[in-house]
Amino acid sequence: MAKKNTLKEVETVCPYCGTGCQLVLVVDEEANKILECKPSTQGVNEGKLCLKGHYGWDFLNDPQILTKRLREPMIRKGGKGSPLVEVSWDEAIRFVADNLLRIKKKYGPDAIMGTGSARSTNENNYLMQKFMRACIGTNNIDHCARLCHAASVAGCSTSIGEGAMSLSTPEIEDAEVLLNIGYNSPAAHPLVARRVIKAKEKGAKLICIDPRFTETARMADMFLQIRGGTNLAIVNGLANVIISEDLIDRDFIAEHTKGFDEYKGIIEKYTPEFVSTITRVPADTIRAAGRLFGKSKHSIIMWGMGVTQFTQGVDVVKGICGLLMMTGNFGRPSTGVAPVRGQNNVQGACDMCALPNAYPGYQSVTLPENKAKFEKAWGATLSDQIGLHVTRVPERVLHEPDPRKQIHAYYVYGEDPALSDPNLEEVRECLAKIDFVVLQDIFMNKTGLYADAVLPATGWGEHSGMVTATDRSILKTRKAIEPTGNVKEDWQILSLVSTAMGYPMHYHNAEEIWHEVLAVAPKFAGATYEKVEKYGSVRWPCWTKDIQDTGTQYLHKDGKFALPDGKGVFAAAEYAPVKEMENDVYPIALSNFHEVGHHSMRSMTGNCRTLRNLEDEPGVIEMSLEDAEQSGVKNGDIVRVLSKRGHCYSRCVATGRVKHHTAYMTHQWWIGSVNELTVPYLDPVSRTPEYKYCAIRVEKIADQEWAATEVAHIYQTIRKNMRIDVKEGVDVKIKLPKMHSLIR
Ligand SMILES: Nc1nc2c(c(=O)[nH]1)N[C@H]1C(S)=C(S)[C@@H](COP(=O)(O)OP(=O)(O)OC[C@H]3O[C@@H](n4cnc5c(=O)[nH]c(N)nc54)[C@H](O)[C@@H]3O)O[C@H]1N2
Ligand SMILES: Nc1nc2c(c(=O)[nH]1)N[C@H]1C(S)=C(S)[C@@H](COP(=O)(O)OP(=O)(O)OC[C@H]3O[C@@H](n4cnc5c(=O)[nH]c(N)nc54)[C@H](O)[C@@H]3O)O[C@H]1N2
Ligand code: SF4
Ligand SMILES: [Mo]
Repeated sequence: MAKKNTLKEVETVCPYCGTGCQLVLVVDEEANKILECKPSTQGVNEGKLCLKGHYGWDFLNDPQILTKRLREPMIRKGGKGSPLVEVSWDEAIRFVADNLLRIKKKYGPDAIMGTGSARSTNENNYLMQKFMRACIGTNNIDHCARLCHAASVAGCSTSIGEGAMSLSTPEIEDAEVLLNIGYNSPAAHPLVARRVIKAKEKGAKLICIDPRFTETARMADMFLQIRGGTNLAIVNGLANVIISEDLIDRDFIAEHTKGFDEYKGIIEKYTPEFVSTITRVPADTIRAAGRLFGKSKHSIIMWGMGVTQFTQGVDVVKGICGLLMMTGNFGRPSTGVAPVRGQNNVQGACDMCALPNAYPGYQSVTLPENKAKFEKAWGATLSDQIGLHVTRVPERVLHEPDPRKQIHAYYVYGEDPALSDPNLEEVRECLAKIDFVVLQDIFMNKTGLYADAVLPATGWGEHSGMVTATDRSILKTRKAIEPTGNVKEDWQILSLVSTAMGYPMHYHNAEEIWHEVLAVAPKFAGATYEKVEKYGSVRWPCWTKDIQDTGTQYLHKDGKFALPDGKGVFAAAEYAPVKEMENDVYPIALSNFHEVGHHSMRSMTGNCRTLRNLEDEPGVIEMSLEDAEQSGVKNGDIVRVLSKRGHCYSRCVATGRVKHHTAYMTHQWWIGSVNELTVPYLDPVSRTPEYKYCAIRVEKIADQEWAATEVAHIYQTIRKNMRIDVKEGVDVKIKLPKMHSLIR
């Protein structure tokens, strides 16, 4: 009975995807353990959770299945190549500060690059960008949004003035037409998918554009199975149908937009017949989809990585905005753009502007009045030069001849570029060459292998703070248990480093930092703790502190776009093929998608016992039945996958879901690591890599027993290098890839 008294319930927000589901943790205070997780009755998830929400807290118990929690600060005391050794916080902070000061003195502030973290809170991201800007003196701050929805932010900002989702998630269920392109909500955002299903139940029509037969395709009314890499052609084709069949909203175009005539000129040649030759979708299907979309007054376009992870990502996003503007589908409920953001706080990390071009609240660093305002607020001299994108770090380390333009220090906070960036061979070369690398994380990860200093932080569940869901809802995550180990909150670590470098930061708690955010970023000014506590969330923009003001449900009300003259901008571009096409040596086009059973680079889900059992190394490669047969590989075989840049192992799933000469992998494995294969080519504007298309070949491995041992051996070697206890024999058995992968 006594035990019962120590139980408490903590309302918080799921740490995985950007849907922002609210949940309740049942905690045994005395044991300092989470016992279970229940969906909260309030919030966007309406009392439901997906598997990650339900079981994704086990990493806090540090079961060391994949990797291990960082519990002590560590540095390479004996210089590069020497082992990481545990030291006191004082020594670690001094080591980091001295090295950063040394590099800054020798090469200038722009020789240092830092990241924000889409897995961390708004307050921590705010502080990281402030540290880089005010203490280091550079705008070299960026984060994984660059690998993700940066094209959506860039494209939407140009066309409609705001880079975020224009509608709120619940509005999805009242749409008349949902156009889904390069996005698969059932895997990526299950509780967004639930709204799509509800919309269908209410009579909405769903159009799905994807080269692979996805769960979304399965429930769609129309499935346009395009050839990979042809998004711009299909988007231009739909526009062509809507214009040529006179389904446009003339009044909306005249009153609220500009550039339509020029746009129309470019679109003219993208007839369904012409587009069909590029996309391989029958012309009549394109026509039917264009008509269906063009006739609806409640259309929403939802998209994801199948749009943004291409060198034409930004142009496609502008094209998407064009489709909605020409049909008048903005500024009313259940209309508009839905670039559904991936990580739990990637929206917030962008809002706090852990980005190279703006101060918090998207205030450009190149406008002198913004610079003056932040110099005053922060008591520092700031740079007016746009900083570096994370995806350009290898270029500035390996290929930049001028030492003053090279990157000499990399402060990696809550990311794992040694697994998530494209063309990993080059990334490893780059990380090994950089003078000084810091990893501030909760787990040892692959980037940690290159870190000169490792700073251990508290994780979700061990601290409180604000996060922002994909639909601009600002929510509060709450501390449930006391952290174990010699760890500190991210803002504390950053404050200590900054103070040691001569730019003092003396905050007492995260709340103080949030007050500073509200004071400098007018868009969020009304998102006070009081209101977030009272209403559960506040949706930005929220300009006033008035307790009745809960923010903005949908943007661009009455067709007034967030641009200086209030007018949306039409911009069309010509379709261009992807950068690396299939050829005789590498005859298969490889794309990839996010694994349903895991999240991101798996440091958290890979360390949750229930989730880990859903899927394991070395991941799978979905091959067409024809390709599998031609390569002589059977379902379940371990195969070698090769591109011009590298190779990895994976397990074959032969399936009718994918077309001949195409293959798909999920990207988050250490062994089945897609990024050994991917190309480093970037969109010229968003600088997002063309992750979703490269040329590969698949090789059969005759001796499957050898292959299984080899996979287990590679896995153990990585863990040994990370200094995780590996029990020979036992580990091999545990780590052998599971056949669950094949249930698809
Ligand atoms: N379970 C789970 N959920 C997650 C994540 C996770 O790792 N695991 N990660 C989160 C993050 S960070 C993000 S960004 C989101 C990502 O979720 P999504 O935005 O859905 O991205 P992906 O799964 O990478 O790919 C989406 C679709 O793009 C398609 N595609 C590939 N090539 C093309 C093409 O040429 N054209 C078109 N139209 N489509 C193409 C793929 O077949 C796939 O169906 O998920 C979030 N949610
Ligand atoms: N081939 C291919 N590659 C891809 C993609 C793809 O579709 N295909 N998708 C891309 C996309 S969309 C994304 S978003 C990126 C994601 O790439 P990353 O951002 O590199 O991946 P994460 O695993 O989310 O990294 C988060 C890190 O933060 C740590 N962490 C978690 N919570 C905290 C905290 O509170 N404090 C601190 N300090 N650390 C914390 C975790 O342990 C983890 O190491 O990958 C990209 N890479
Ligand atoms: S849908 Fe996303 S936010 Fe909701 S429970 Fe699942 S992973 Fe968490
Ligand atoms: Mo993402």
